[in-house]
Amino acid sequence: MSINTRLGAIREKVEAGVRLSFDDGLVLEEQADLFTLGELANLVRERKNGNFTYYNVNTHLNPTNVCVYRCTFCAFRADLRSPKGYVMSDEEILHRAAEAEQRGATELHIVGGLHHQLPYEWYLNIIRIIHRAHPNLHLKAYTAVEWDWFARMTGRSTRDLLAEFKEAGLGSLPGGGAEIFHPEVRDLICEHKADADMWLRVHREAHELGLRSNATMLYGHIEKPQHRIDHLIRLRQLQDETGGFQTFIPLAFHPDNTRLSHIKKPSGMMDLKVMAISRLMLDNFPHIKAYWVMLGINTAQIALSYGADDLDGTVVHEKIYHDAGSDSPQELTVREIRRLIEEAGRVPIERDTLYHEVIREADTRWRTGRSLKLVPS
Ligand code: V47
Repeated sequence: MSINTRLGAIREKVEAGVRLSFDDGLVLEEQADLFTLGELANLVRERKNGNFTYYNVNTHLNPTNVCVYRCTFCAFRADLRSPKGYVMSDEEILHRAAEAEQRGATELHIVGGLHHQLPYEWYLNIIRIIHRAHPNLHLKAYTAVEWDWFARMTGRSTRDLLAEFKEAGLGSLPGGGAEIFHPEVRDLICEHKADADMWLRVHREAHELGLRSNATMLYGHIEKPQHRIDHLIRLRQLQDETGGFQTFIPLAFHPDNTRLSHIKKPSGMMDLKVMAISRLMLDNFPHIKAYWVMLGINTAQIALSYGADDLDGTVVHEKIYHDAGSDSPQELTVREIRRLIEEAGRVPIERDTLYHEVIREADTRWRTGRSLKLVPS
């Protein structure tokens, strides 16, 4: 079959809302031009989210960078006795949360290293003290890799731990730690940490407990197109089961200061291609995020025409990407985010973590508005 015929068949499927297969995904990866990918992804994006582009007001908190694992792609981690290692005190953590609330943040994104010596109660206490002091801040905390680590440390089940943390104020799970699920790649870049089945199991359990979560994929290192499509299909299968994922975030590899520093950063072409293919394959994910810290502001803005409908947030304190050479700013103001969205011809909507519209008073006070299920998906 000629490439035009194959792409024509995929176009028909996308227009009719028919699910794309693994082989369709490979055709898109290996043979489709960027214009076609963008056109098709934009069709799905507008079908699901109209002309809206979402953002939130948030802050990142990385309580420690000390980590037992040595993932080859990570520039953030530190050894236990490294001068670069740090552990934040309760006071510092509470100060960061207070600063976030004062700036009008609706969300704290909390992830970090798996410290050799700190007990799981230290991680639980972080949720407890922030939630007590700032009950309106949504705590999106700890990746599946961290949940797996807590289970290994305590001998308890991840479900039990998730339930305990939820009781303490956990609001949802971020999408990190997914990297590339396929063992041909995962065993080479992060062999010791939670494998694909464990990552998916933690998210399934979280969804069953009523917690929503996100998903990510780290691309542009040693993986091949088939590994990316396999990754997306595994996520799509879990979403069919639970419906608990909100957003998918493709994460471009940043090589500086990592053990893979010989690999070149993915190009703008690749960033847009992965964004578009993600939108096309993940037909059951409501949102695709162009994380501006990772993509850079210019590519993130263009990605709004390649399938993305969300830019993440104001961010403020980001370490994982900046340690790995990201030259994007530490923070975007709400005014800057809205301008980026409007310039792209889209309508900016501030959302909270669970995609309710946020309605602002004149100052930073806010209240939750309607649920942002604006366009049937
Ligand atoms: O799991 C680490 C990735 C992830 C590098 O859920 C790297 O809303 C590129 O998951 N180059 C953490 N990537 C970040 C993350 C995230 C970010 C924004 C929003 C959400 C969300 C989640 O960052 C890690 C890993 O996959 N990562 N090092 C690097 N050198």
